[in-house]
Amino acid sequence: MLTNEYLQRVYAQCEKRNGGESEFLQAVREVLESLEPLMEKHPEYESAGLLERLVEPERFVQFRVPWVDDSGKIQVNRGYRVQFNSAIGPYKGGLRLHPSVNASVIKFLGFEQTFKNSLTGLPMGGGKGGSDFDPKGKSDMEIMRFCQSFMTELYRHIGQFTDVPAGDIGVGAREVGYLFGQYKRLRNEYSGVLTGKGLSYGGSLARTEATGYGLCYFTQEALRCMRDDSFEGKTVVISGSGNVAQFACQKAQQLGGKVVAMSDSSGYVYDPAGIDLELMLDVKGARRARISVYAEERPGAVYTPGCSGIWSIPCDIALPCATQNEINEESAKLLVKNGCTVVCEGANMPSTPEAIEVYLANNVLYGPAKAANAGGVATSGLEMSQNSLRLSWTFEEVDARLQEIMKNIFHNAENAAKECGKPGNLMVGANVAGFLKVADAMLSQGVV
Ligand code: NDP
Ligand code: 2IT
Repeated sequence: MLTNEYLQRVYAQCEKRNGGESEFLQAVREVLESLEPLMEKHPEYESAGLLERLVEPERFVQFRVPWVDDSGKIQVNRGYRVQFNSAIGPYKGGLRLHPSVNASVIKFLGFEQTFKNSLTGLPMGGGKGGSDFDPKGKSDMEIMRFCQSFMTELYRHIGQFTDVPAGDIGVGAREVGYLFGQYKRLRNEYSGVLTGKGLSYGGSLARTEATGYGLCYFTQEALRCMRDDSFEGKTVVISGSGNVAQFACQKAQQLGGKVVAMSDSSGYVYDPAGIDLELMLDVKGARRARISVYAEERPGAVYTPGCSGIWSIPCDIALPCATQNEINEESAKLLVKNGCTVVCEGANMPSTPEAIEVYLANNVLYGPAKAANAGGVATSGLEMSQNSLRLSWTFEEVDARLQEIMKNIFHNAENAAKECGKPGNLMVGANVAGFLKVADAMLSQGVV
């Protein structure tokens, strides 16, 4: 509920301007609601028009992406880049390739990224991009031709000091490689314009693992400080089986958890003996196959079509790592009923507002995406640092910095929640802590 008159006005205007963009409005509403406790103390936000500016992207580009498929047919996709906020650094955020991508999805992701990047403590603004291109079933050459066409427009908007894209759904090492090659060719310049690069051309060790590992480091610290507990002996359910899910699974297992289920967009596998990660990496990584193949090749594992059923599996810890709004009110209630006490988000905005209410009403330890999945972009920030220094740090060095950053994010969110009179509410804490730094920078820089 928005009760503050200024916040209500900002939201109403945003709703009017972005009618029908449900994901974007959902993300804005959550942040504005979290800012309620700040409003009385900070009349300067209203006089500086700060929140009106915060919810309006600095720049939004949409472009045609024509490419030729293997049969010689011309295909046309739609490309996007939103440069949401550059108050604290160059725009930074991933590129998503998925048929569900539209302006609303890109804007919600760019808006969230602004606060997430602020929470990392590194100097990065918020941005996001992508296309409704579906990489599934495409040949490597089709992926390359798409990426080259996409970059042929995107290159004029980005740069190492302007906007630094990276991966997200459907964009991993292969795609970043093709994008980087085309940028270098068009600009005749070798710079750290993308992160998530291969190790042979400027990538950082541990970037591949960073989001999933960071999610577990955050969860581990939250468990330790708020519950005097750990992953040891816990049953864990992880949705998705892509980059974030794979390395969340690996770290959760290393920390003593038992991961019993994972999913893809077709269905989920339940493996009571604990996920065999080597097989999962082979099926979903190397072979780019469907997750059902895992159950075919793993004795005792069961495949069920449809993805939301994964939340009916009893667990102590749920780590949603697939996509937005994948846990609704019903799934959240089921999780709680079956004994789940921890939900930490690897995906961006995987819980609907109604699901979050269920967590808060049932004393679930809820780690919101902006805080819990910030390890990926934080390590992208470390990749940018290494590129600027023209040095590469060891895996151990990057991993140690990542652990430190995730612990700091947890403590900053926890402290901010306390200071706002909402102790234990990490959603409010993350939104407020992320916001304060951006707001301070925006106030200092005048009306821009
Ligand atoms: P990947 O493309 O590597 O994997 C995505 C996974 O989620 C796949 O298993 C995919 O299934 C599943 N999935 C995608 N869309 C849907 C959908 N609409 N319904 C059900 N399942 C779906 O992406 P990432 O692992 O990189 O990203 C996962 C989430 O984590 C996203 O929300 C992303 O924004 C977020 N994130 C990623 C970061 C990163 O560094 N990569 C950093 C921070 C957050 P299938 O195989 O069938 O396509
Ligand atoms: O949502 C995210 O934080 C990402 N997809 C990672 C962005 C990045 O720039 O590494």
